[in-house]
Amino acid sequence: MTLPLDARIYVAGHRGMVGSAILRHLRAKGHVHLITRTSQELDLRNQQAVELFFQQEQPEYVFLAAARVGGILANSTFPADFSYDNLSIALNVIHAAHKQGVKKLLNLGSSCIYPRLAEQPIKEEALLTGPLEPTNRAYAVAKIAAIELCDHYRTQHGRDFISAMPTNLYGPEDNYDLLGSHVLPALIRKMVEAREKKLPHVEIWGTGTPRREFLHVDDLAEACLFLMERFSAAGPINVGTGEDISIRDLAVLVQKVVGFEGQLVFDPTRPDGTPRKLLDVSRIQALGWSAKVPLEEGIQHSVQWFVNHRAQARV
Ligand code: GFB
Repeated sequence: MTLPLDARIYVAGHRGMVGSAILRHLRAKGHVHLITRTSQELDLRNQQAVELFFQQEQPEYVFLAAARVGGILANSTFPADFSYDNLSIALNVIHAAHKQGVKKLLNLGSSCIYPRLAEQPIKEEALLTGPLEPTNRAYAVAKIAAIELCDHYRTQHGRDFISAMPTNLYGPEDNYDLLGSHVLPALIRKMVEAREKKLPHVEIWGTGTPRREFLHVDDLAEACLFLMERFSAAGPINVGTGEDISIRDLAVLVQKVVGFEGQLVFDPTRPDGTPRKLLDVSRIQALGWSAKVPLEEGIQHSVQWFVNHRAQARV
């Protein structure tokens, strides 16, 4: 099916990296009835406020991209916040969507829902087959609960609520705060600033041996609309590039793009996290979607975005 261009579409989390990319993509496609609220206007952790909002706005389609997100340090430092915020956001939005009779909801999760040592590349069936990665267990359990909730509303009430599981993401509106961010924006910021200050080295957390897959957020936004229009089934569906890279090689790539000529110093006292998180993307590819933005090109755009938006970026 194709989403009508005048369909009432609510993008929850529209100021974040994922939500803003989905909003850009929907606008570019010509959608004219896009509903948004900032977290100051609507606290999605407040069930009453969420239900009142759904009654007033009556969205027909919902992209649930609102979440408390962060990198390995933020996740392992604030597990109660990651747990409470993400559970309550998912509970309130998914339940209100059911009560209001929303036609379709797409719930955004993350590749960290899968077991720490899942067979690689990770198939959707690996969910709940083994222990989680401790550093992001709080976030992962909240995201697994959201998938389960969508599936229970499908089973018990016939709701068409689907769950997309993206791999590690990067792109415009990313978080460049070095304590809360993910690895790629952190490396970009560290290397740009080291180049400008002519610093002798840049510190990379961990051993550099973990491997990660990186999907540009514009690719994810396109995949979300694609899935909203063509995927209706229980369980997670992976969204990724199907290729991964070691943190060491990623750092060398960022160093090349930024033009930083100093040393890369690895700090093994910092956590490595999951050894590898490569998604099996054969299911979404079989539906006809695949990622397009090459990693080096995406990094070049992100370096430029960071330099151009440093004043107002989340640093
Ligand atoms: O991106 P990241 O913070 O999260 O870390 P995860 C990925 C790898 O990069 C880890 C290393 O091995 C880090 O030790 N790394 C090296 C760095 N230098 C840095 C640095 O300066 N900053 C950061 N942040 N990492 C996240 C989950 O896990 O994956 C989230 O915590 C989410 O909840 C996300 O699921 C997709 O990839 O390990």
